[in-house]
Amino acid sequence: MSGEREAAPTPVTIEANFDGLVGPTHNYAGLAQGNNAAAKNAEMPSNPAAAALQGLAKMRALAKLGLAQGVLPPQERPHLPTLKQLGFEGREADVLKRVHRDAPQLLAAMSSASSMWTANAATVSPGADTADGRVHFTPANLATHLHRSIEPLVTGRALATIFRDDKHFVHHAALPSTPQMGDEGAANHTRLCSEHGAHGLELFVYGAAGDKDPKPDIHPARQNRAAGEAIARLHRLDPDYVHHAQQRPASIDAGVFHNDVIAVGNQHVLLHHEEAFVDTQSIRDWVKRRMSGRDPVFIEVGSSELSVDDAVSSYLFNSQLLSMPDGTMRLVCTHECRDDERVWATIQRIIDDPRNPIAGTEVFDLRQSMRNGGGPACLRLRVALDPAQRTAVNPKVWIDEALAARLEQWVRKYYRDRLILADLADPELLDASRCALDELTQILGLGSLYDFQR
Ligand code: SUG
Repeated sequence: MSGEREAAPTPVTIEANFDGLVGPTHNYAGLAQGNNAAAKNAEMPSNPAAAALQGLAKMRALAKLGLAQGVLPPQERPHLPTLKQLGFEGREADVLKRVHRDAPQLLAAMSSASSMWTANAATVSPGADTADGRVHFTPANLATHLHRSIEPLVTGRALATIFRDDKHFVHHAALPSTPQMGDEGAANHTRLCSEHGAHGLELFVYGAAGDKDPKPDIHPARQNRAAGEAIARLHRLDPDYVHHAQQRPASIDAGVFHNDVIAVGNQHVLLHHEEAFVDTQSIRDWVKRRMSGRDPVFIEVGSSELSVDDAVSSYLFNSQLLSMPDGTMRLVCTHECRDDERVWATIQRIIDDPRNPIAGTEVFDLRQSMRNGGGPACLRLRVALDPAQRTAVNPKVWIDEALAARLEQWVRKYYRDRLILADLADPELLDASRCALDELTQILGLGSLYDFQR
């Protein structure tokens, strides 16, 4: 033995993933336009307990691999304050009965557990990219869908509670809620960098811009270019490190309602389908020009290898691409990818290719979320944090074995294992959900987050 002491590891900026905990009203209401899975599974019975446990299993497993994994809380649903705003007054049980009878679609919209897809919670710019060195958050307005447009208020509160210290974190208000400013958050925002702590390149992908630009014919373009431009200004990003790129309108019409259904980036790697963008070359030119310290790696999957339809049904590009503590990258994908021979062959080809750092997969059963069009990457919000910022995060939201077990127990106590749309009018579901959320605020140290607690 030489008697040498092991060098202390250098504190580095890491990228943490904050997954949305699935709420107790998780159901299939067919509310999301242009989302093939949600349309196909509308009115199918759901299993909220299984949905929440599947999400927790992913969080637990990634934490076990040595990754920083946090959890974000669900929201109160059905949302009585919005029903009241829409003219449904009276005793809560009567309101639920009347809205179910007179406007069942409204009850469904007010009951969606859609805040689970935290890739749509906000756009986040790490301190390495912003002029003031702080991490900036802008909650997404989710303006194109009623059931999602009611998320930003509580999302903003939750983020401000968890990332509380204004020495490190800045919280902006959501953008004005209109499709001309349509913003669906990190799902349409990709950060590329040599290391997580290096000055990053922020790619904002939009579906629609001015009147002259091409638009999808069938489905809404949920993200507007003006929203990305506003966020880049608010987050005080260097314009040279920002690029706005348009999604292919035909791909939106084929079911690519967010860019994270057809592309994923991590550090210096951008994995995407050939039909993701209108102008792929200009993205590459910008990345090559601006990235320093490493050569960027572009992995393009051609249409002849995998069609857009295959990409949408398997959600291959909605895999999480994660940097592992050993320096390699891993693709976190779904059973749907593994069960599709062609998709699995594509994944193996990527892993076998020595020109990229992707060395393996982690495969998860996320069927409950997938049936509503939410894959692994939809369920997480990425936040790059330096060591000081990391210690400023509310410590109770970091997933470890103990918290995962505690949350699993909590799910088993409160969640149903079968839900159909008629159940959303049941006052006992509302009661149980509120009790569950009340206890959750204690577990995660969130204070009075919800309207019913005020
Ligand atoms: O907005 N589904 C969500 C899925 C969001 C997926 N997120 C990302 N790609 N990042 C949506 O389309 C379905 C709800 C229902 O129909 O019951 C829904 O809202």
